[in-house]
Amino acid sequence: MKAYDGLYIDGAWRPAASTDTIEVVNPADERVIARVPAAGPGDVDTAVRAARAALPGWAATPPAERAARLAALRDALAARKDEIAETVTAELGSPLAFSQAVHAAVPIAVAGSYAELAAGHAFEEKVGNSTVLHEPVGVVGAITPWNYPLHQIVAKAAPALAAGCTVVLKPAENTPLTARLFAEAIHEVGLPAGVFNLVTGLGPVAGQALAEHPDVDLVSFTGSTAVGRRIGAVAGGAVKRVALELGGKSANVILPSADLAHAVHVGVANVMSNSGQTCSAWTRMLVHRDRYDEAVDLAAAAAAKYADRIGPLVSAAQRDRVRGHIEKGLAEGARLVAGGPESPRAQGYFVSPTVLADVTPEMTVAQEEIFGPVLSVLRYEDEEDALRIANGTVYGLAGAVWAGEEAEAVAFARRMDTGQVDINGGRFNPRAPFGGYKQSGVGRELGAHGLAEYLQTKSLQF
Ligand code: TXE
Repeated sequence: MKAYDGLYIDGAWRPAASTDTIEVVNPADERVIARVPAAGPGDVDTAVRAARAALPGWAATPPAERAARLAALRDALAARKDEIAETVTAELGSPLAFSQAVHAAVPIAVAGSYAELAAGHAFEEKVGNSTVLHEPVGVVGAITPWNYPLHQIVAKAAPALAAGCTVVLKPAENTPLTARLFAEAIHEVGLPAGVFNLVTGLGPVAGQALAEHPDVDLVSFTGSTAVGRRIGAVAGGAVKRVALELGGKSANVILPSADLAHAVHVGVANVMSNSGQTCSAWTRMLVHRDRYDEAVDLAAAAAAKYADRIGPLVSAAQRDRVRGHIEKGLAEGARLVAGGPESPRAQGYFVSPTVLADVTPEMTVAQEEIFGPVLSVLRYEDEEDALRIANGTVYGLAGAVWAGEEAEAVAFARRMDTGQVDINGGRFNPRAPFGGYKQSGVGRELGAHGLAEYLQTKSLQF
């Protein structure tokens, strides 16, 4: 067990003023692997002051130089890719191959994309007789979740730093070790002291103090809708900028002309990925009634193959929440065709890959985010019915459409109330905007749209 006593503030690891600590648990074997400081409001204040003091210098640094630092950061992360993967596996429990291919590789790609984007971005533009300046918003309070520990950090820190903002990060309490690695990479790159600061701590203590701090100009939060709502209220009250990436209940719409076996196969893989702990997961599979039984059989068989392949959930609380959802689904009339609420292993926070059939749109499992390896398969009558079901939740984060012809899928996707749709499978694009319609959030991450979140405009009239 490793015990760390430092927070990364003003360019150095400094002992926390708070004596509280957080135990980091490996969810695969339930062992305590490390202890980190749980920052108090005083520590958060110290970090915010450092970020405020560093702001004028970093904001005035030429964008090309900021971009060069981001390129160096990408390289520093790439040099640590094995350590990143091992650390994520230790604190999140994901299989090492997945940690390497996704948890390490994706944020390195995102950091690289921001290095390129910042280098070519027009921070000034001419509009008629005006010059519009795109200036940094200021001090950013970033609050991140544990499901993609490094990606969530990089998706906020990289555009904020590219924009010329300074950052105080409060990562999830379950996954602070990956955040420490990120701070080490930042330190190695030699960013000016105070430009990036890390305070590990509890959400209701350190997270709340950061969101409420009067000297934080923008709060960027990813997490549950319940906490997002509170942060939105705090930011609204203080009239400060806010970006919220919240939950999802995305629909995977398989139109009758689609290759059903392929669509079901990829759809199940999508839901089981990261043990279902993905806000954009396609957790509702929508299938035409004529092919419904076939799809359910295919989904059950596909899910069973993941039984020995998926990792645990992040915590006992998360496992229990997911089991509760499965039980509620069965109580409301869903039919279990794979997995179930019973624990598949004696140790670790595992949940079996689960498929629920005969799910109807109003059931709780079809409305609420489960955040576990649970797929609901719903039946639709015709395309209008499919659209009504797809759009019939409070969320609108992502989704998928499958059809024989791309144009048919695109025509359907245009009518979906959601922020991102994969057409016939799709491919991750680190430059495509990601974010929610409806209660899935406010603002966008990734690419130029993600950068814009951290900029404010000033116009000079001539
Ligand atoms: O989230 P929390 P939890 C959803 C998912 C999951 C559920 C609960 O459905 O089952 O949320 O997960 C910090 N002020 N998502 O409990 O609590 C917290 O410390 C300020 C979707 O882990 O929202 C952490 O850093 N901050 C999701 C972050 O908020 C506070 C990813 C997220 O934790 C706070 C994760 C407070 N009062 C969960 N309370 C996604 N959109 O990807 C907590 N935090």
